[in-house]
Amino acid sequence: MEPPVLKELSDSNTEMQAQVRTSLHKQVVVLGLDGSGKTSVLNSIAANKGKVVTTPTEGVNAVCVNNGNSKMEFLEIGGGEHLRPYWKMYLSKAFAVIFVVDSADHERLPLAKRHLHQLIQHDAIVPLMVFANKQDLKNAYHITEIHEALGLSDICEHRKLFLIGTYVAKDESDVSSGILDAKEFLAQLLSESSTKRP
Ligand SMILES: Nc1nc2c(ncn2[C@@H]2O[C@H](COP(=O)(O)OP(=O)(O)O)[C@@H](O)[C@H]2O)c(=O)[nH]1
Ligand SMILES: [Mg+2]
Repeated sequence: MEPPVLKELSDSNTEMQAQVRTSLHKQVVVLGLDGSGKTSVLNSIAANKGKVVTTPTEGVNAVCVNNGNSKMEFLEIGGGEHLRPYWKMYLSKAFAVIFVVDSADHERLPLAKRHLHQLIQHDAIVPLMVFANKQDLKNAYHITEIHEALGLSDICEHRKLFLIGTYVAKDESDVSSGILDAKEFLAQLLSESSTKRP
């Protein structure tokens, strides 16, 4: 299956092209292995509330968030094995990447690490936000252990890298402070990137 790809405009209207390009650069690409919590985190960011029922994402899931006076688009690319090769295609369009890991899935952390390291080779500068998700689970690794397990010190040399502990609560009224912090960082990155990546 081919995932939908954003088409470049062939239209000669350059003003329109510029507008489209600006809006593309407001995209945050959300990646991570299947089951890590991408859809749940996205829903929590969008709705400012906790658990919303999710089903596995086949293909792409787009969510638009109005954050005060800035508008961001989040694009989740399914994390199943057959979709992972397509992740890198979306990088150049994004002003930031969120990589979600299940902090309690110790067995698949080396796989998450491998994909993350492969992925970021394709863009040397895009800011990276790693969500150490499912911090509510008893056996979840602490963010210092996630930092180590994902080898983050090897990939932060030339880029902005944030590691944030998150969880999507069962109680809808409870939003993890990590999610709120992430929204603030993203708004800040967006305002910086709109001056740097025209
Ligand atoms: N305990 C707990 N479960 C979570 C959390 N985030 C997601 N889940 C659950 O993990 C499963 C996969 O979540 P989903 O958002 O579909 O993952 P995705 O495949 O990465 O989009 C679902 O059953 C979610 O309810 C979390 O922070 N804590
Ligand atoms: Mg999903």
